[in-house]
This record gives sequence, structure tokens and C-alpha cells, in this order.
Amino acid sequence: MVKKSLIINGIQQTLIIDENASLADVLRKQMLLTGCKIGCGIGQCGACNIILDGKVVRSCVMKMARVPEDAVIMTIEGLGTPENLHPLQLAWMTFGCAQCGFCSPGFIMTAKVLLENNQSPTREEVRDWFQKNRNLCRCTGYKPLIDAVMAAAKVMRGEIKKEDLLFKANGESILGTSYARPSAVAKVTGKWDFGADEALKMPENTLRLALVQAEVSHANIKGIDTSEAEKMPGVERIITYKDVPGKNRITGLITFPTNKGDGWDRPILCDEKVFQFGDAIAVVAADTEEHAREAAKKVKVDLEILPAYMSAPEAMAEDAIEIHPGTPNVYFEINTIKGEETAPIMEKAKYTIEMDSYSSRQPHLNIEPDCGYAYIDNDGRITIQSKSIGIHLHHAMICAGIGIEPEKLRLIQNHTGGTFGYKFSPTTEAILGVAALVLQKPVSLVFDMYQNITYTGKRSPGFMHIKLGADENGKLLALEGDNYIDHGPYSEFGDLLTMRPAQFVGAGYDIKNIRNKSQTVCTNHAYGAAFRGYGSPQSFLSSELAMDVLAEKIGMDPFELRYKNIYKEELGSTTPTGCKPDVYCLESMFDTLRPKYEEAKKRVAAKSTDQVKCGVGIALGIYGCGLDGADSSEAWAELTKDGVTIYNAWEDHGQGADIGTLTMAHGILVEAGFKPEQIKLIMNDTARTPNSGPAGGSRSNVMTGNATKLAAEMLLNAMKKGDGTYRTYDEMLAENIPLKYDGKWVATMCTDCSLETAQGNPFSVYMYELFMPEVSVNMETGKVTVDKFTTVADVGTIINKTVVDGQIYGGIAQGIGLALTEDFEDISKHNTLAKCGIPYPKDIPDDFEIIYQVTPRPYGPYGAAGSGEGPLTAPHPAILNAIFNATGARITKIPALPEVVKAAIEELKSK
Ligand code: MCN
Ligand code: FES
Ligand code: FES
Repeated sequence: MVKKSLIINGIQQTLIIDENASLADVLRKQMLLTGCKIGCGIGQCGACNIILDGKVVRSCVMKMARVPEDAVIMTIEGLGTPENLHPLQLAWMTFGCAQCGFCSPGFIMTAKVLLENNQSPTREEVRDWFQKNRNLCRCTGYKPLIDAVMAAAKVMRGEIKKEDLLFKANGESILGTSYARPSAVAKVTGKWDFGADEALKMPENTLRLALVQAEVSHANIKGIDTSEAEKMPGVERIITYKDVPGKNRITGLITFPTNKGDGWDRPILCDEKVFQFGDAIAVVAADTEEHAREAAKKVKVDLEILPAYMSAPEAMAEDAIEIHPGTPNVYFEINTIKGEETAPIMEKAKYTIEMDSYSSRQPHLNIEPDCGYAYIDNDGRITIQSKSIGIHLHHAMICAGIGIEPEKLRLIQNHTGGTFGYKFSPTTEAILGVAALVLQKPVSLVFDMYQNITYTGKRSPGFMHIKLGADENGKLLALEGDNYIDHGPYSEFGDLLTMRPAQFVGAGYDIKNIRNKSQTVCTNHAYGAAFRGYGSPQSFLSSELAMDVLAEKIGMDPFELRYKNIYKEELGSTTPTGCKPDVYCLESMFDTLRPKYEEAKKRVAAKSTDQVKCGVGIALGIYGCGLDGADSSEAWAELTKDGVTIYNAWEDHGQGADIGTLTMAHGILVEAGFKPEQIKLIMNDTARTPNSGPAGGSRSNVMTGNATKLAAEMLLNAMKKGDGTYRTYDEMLAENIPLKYDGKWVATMCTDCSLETAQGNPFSVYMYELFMPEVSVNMETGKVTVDKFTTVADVGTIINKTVVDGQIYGGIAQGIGLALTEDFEDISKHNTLAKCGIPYPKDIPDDFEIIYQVTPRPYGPYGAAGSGEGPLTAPHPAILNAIFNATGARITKIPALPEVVKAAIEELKSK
């Protein structure tokens, strides 16, 4: 230990520190300056960037020994206050840069140093600077961040006033505006505590947990020896499956009765078997995280290694044993049977094409590692706070496994630094619940990035086969498919996911006859979790590549082939599930894109050289807003002395549940003169908010939006007087009129898809998007760069413009990663953000054009659809189509890494 004097945020401080500790740890744990975030912990993400003696420093990898005496340190807490924001902080709010907000302090501090040294940077200089300082953002697609720095620079140069940056409501409705989200101020000032930050501030008797995790992918457990670990310093107790009071299973809540499993296949703590790498075998509770982690290393597990099936074909092999004895490895099948038998039609079709594609095990790569804590609240409830994006859903999934009465379990969502769907599955919730119950003390569990990557769910790979038949004019006649979804060892939502290819392969096109079979396969690779787009990226990879292959065979422009075949009202076009789409909006979207496409073709042709070939690609993507069938949501509105309080459980990944809720309610309440700041939000606590359903399937804007709007309407109606004016709070009380209203919205117009044919009307509202990337391919190295991205989106009425822009930029950025770099196949290699191929600022184009078409949706609140998943439906086949357009090499497996593209180019040359 040494004494060190530091000037932190303008104040001289004397600290006793361990010279081996990182600067980030000292700032966070000793100073509680939690605006400095820990993402990767190894210098890859910039979340911990602070300023030290005028330089940007990644504080997680800066040892205290290297921090000079009297160093001048500035963290986000020292920059601006909510009352007096720095121009960068204001600009971050204006441009919607703080989606989840986890990366915001690091970016803002990095940008501050740039602007101190160069008040007039170019956009490219800003991008270079962020790239150099390793700043990663998984939510925004980077462009808004560059916009924000450019705007802040203008303020600092005195060209615009700080006050002019932010949109102000002025008594009008904020619907469709850029009104900043309520959480923005806290996010840009570093005051928005995430789970790991709150865990540091818990009471002294809090026990810190560490997991003993499997390092093999499939094994029988013969014994667990905790004796040595129990003697380690600080250890309070080691918990194994024997201590779990309940069923020790997380139930996957089987969605469809034709599923051959029972859904009780995922242990909270492994008892008989290890099913995948990372599975939790025991939990160590100790006084500090370091002690818990050290002790965890001493737990000995006696294993009988079994063959590990790391992909669907391996698990389907004839000699493969059942991963869950008693349940076949292929445990669910769904067939789309639409129209006439396809085989005779294919035989007569003038043109047929047939192809396979493979959609990868994309990792979510949220910058905030998974974390949570639990305690027993004053009402005796086990209270679990985590990144859950389905608090009521998870309540039902873990309650019996922990072994408590439902009313004794309370789930609360913490501020969440991005999930992109992985938190549709419970992660640490049940373990935290068991630990709090067994230990009767508060507990916390914080993953590091390695754990976050290796032991959270992933996008399920899709092995997709497709055949298309068309007549002499290119009119589609029939589609056949045969698909396998590798869903890892746990069945939760595997059947639902497998329903998606049944609903979305070929979606967007008028195809009267379909035979498409999809099956779910249990494997020992990472368990399948929801991931933005949920089944649509696998589906559109198949059909949107196939459309290009067909266009090539016919000798038609891929744009024209699509245009000819898209849904048209006059043709009575129906979806693959045989129902009318909510709106027919694709034709006009293509009309809008056509001139842009023509320009792009000329542009890429002009740019192409022998060394670097350029191309343009097209794909369409569609996704439903909701869970299948009569999905529903609930929200409450209550009049208070100061305004209105809205209660709902619209969980916030970072997408903007707060601004969504506020705008939905304000759009109604503005009639009675309420200002946005008079609307208070109480969200995401099973003890205080109604069940609004999970924030997945891009359902919330439609479902919870409708419920919230309804609750506000009910309140407004109750407040309305005969003369058209509105009662005050006191008048309502005096007249004994209830103050609180319950808005319940049910998609009664929907039906489940038949389990025999997949025919039905599963979604009330869809979102539509066209993708047009322009790429350059280095013919030597195979490296692909996306130079420009144009997209036409129809998400209905826009509720908040900045939010939707951000969803689209961020979703497409993830699509670029999906297409070109991201993977989690090799567990021994794909275990850091960088090695998993996360895109850095320079991997995403700054030349990004979003064109909106607004087709109001009959069942959407104010006519709105959702927006979260649309941008990640089909950007990746569009990129592969652009690579083909550039080079003639057809890539059908993602990611299209340079070596893959290079090999395809070489193969082409050799033909
Ligand atoms: N919205 C809008 N106008 C529309 C449509 C949507 O303003 N016409 C806004 C909504 O108010 C909401 C956002 O767009 O703030 C997304 O709405 P919606 O599509 O209904 O999606 P959900 O709120 O249900 O959020 C979930 C969705 C999914 S499924 C994933 S996965 C996802 C996503 O949103 N993960 C995200 N976006 C994400 N964004 C961030 N930053 N981080 C994640 O983890
Ligand atoms: Fe420090 Fe990622 S670079 S947390
Ligand atoms: Fe950047 Fe979420 S806002 S990671």
C-alpha cells in the first residue's frame, strides 16, 4: 500500500492505494466515481476512458503504479452538472447518443480531449480519434456520436448557442419529435448507475458471489468437492445443487405442445450433467469478489466427459446420444404448408434455383457485462435486480426452481447497458435468488466480459436450405425449404424461434405455394437466446440470397425481380402464414429506393478498380411486432397532485422505453395541458407495475404503447367535464372519481399459427425495411468495407424521431458485424469483444441515409409499428449480395471474413 496524492475533478485527494490496482478500480471502488464504467476490463472498449494529465487513458489497464503523484484526473463527474451541462453532454442528449448510455461517459471524455486540442475536427478526424482510443458502442452505429461531436464543436467555436441544441416541447405534443429521453441527463453526466455500480454501493454485509463454471461442453458430474475452497480467505459458504430448495430448474415455458421436451431442462446449478461450456456448477459467497473468485478456483469437480455436439449436424448424427436423456436431440418441427403441393409446380417452373446458407452464432457483445444482485426486502420477498427484459416472464421461469411462493419473489430491472435480446433468457437471476434465500443476506454477482461472452446465450445458427421456382417472366411460383436451428442445450424459446423461418422465409413476396420445414436441434454449444431480429436474420439470409441467385439465373436485375414479386394488394398477396399483411407498403418503398439504386450502380461502377471492386446489394426485411397470437399488455395511469404517474413494465435495454412510455402518455394527456415533465414514470418492478410482457419481439411500442395510451385515455375521460375542460386533482377527489386507471390491450385480431401448417395471423403489426449497402472488396485480401448504407424504413408513425434513427443506425451496424466479422464459434478464440469481431467506429460507414415512409398502422398506437428489430432483419444478405455484385463471388455463410471472401474470389478465378 502507498499513499498517493491526486487531483481528482479539481479536488486534491490523498488516497491509500495498492499500486497493483487499476486506476479504474480505485476510482470506482475507493472513490465511488462510478461514471467510469468497466466493460471489457482489458483495454478494448473505452468505457473506462478518463482524462489523466490532459490525455485520454483507459483506466482499466492503467496500474496505479503508473499514475504519477499529483496527477490531474478528470472523470465524467467532473465535467458538467445536470444544471450546467458541457456542450458535449448536451449534444449527446440531442443526437440520442446515450441509448443504453453505458459507453457515454467514456466517449464524452474521449471527445473532450479531442476538442481541447482541435476545435474544428473533420468527421473523419473524430472517427479516427474514437478508433484510436478504442471507444466501442454497440447501440448507436456511431454516426450519431460523430454528429454530436460536430455540434458540440460548433457550440465551443461560438457558432451556435448551447441552448439551441436541445429540442423543447413548448406545450405541444412531443409525438414524432426529438424530445430527449428522460434518462438522458443522468446518462451523460455519469449519474445513471448500472447494476455493477449499485452493487458497489450495497450494505456492508453484502456477500459477493463467484461461479464455479464448467470448462467442458458435455459431461456427467460424478462429484463436487468444496472442502478446500471452503477454507479459502473470506469464504462464507459454497452453494451447490444440494442446497437449492426448489426444483433446481429454469423452465423454458414450452410454447407449443408439439415440442418433444418438457421445458424443465436447464439446471440452476448443475446436478447430474454439464450441458455446455460455462454451466454453473457451484456458487461461492465471500466477503469480496476477489476472495469469491479465488475460492471458486479451488472447487474440484469430478467429471465423466461425454461427446460434445457442437453443431446441429453433429447432434443429429445417428450415433449421437441424447443430450437430455429421454428427449430426442431434434425436438421440435414446424412445417409451412401454404397453397398447392410444390413439387409438381417446381417441375414445370421455367426457372428453379436451390441453395444452402448458414447463419452464424452471433454474440450479442453488449458493453455492460451481465450483473445483478438480490436481497430480502422489508416484506420478506426475495428481490432480484438484474438486466432482465422480461421481469414477469422470468418470475414464472425461475420461481419453482428456486423453491419459493410466487408472491415471495420480486423482480426489478436495473438500468441496463444493452442486451440486444440475450436477457430475454434469465441469466444469473435464479442463482442470485437461491443465494439470497440460502444465505439470508444481500448478494451480488458481476460477470467479467469473458464470462459475459462465454456464458450468456447466443443467436442460434440456422442451417437453411431453399428452393425457388419462377415462371418465364420471373414471377415466383413456389418455395420449398428445409431448415435446422441449432439452439444449444436449453430448449427455452427454441420452438418459438423455429416458428420464425416458417413465418419469414420468403416473406415480402407474393408466393402462393410454400412447403417449408424447420426443426430445432439440441446441441452442446452456447444456449440459444433471443437476439434482435429473432429468427428473421436466418430466414432472410436464405430467401434474400436466393432471390439474387434466381435473378442471376433469369438474367434479371435483382431489384426488378424483387419489385415484380413483392406483396401487392391487387394480387391479394399474403404472408408465408397465409394472411394479409397489416399494410401493403413495399411497392412505394421500392419506388423510393429505385432512383437511389440507379445512382448507386453508377457510383460503384465508377469507383471499381482491378484491385478494389465495388458493388451494391439489395435485400428486404420484415418483422412482426409482438409475440405470436393474441399478445397483450397492461399499463396504469394515475392522477397525482403534481401530474400523472404511468406504471408499466416496458423493460429498457437502452432502446428507449422511458421516452416511448412518456410520449405515448403525453400524446393523450397534452389535451389537458400536462407537460412532459409532469408525467412521472414507475417502471419495471413486479411489485409495483403491471405485467406488460417482455421487451422482446419489438412488441413494446405497439403492445405496451397501446396499453399506456389506453390508460391515459381512460384517465383523461374521467377528468373530462361536460364543458370540455378537465377536472383538477382536487376536483376528482371531491367528486370521488377514481384516480388510477388500468389500460389493457389485447391483439384480439391475431390467431396462433397452426402447428400442422403454420398458417395463421400471428402479428397485428409488422415493420418493413429495405437495405442497400455499397461495398468495396479488396481483391488481394478479401477485406470488405461497407462504404455507404441506404435504407428505406416503414415503422408507421414515428413516436420519437431520434430514437428510431438510433434504432436503425445501431441495428444496421450490428448487421454489418453479422455479415462480415462477428462470431462465437470457437470458444477458445471468440472470447473477447475484439476477437468476437465487434465493429469499431471505422468499420461502420459514416455515409448513412435513412429514408422514412410513414404508413400508419391500423392497430398501432397513433399508427406506429415497432422499430427495434427491423434494421437487423436483412442487412447481411444485402451485404453478401453487394459482394457478389462487386466480385461475382457468392458467399452464403456468414461471417464473410476476409479469408472466406478471398477463397471465394480465388475459386472463381480458377473456374
Ligand atoms: N419507436 C418509435 N416509433 C416507432 C417505433 C418504435 O419511437 N414507430 C421506439 C419505441 O418507443 C422504443 C424503440 O423505438 O423506444 C423500440 O421500440 P420497439 O421496436 O417496440 O422495441 P421494444 O421497445 O420492445 O425493444 C426491444 C427491441 C428488441 S426486441 C431488441 S433485441 C433491442 C431493441 O429493441 N435491443 C436493444 N433495441 C435495442 N436498442 C438498444 N440500444 N439496446 C438494445 O439492447
Ligand atoms: Fe477499460 Fe474496456 S477499455 S473497460
Ligand atoms: Fe453505446 Fe449503449 S449507447 S453501448
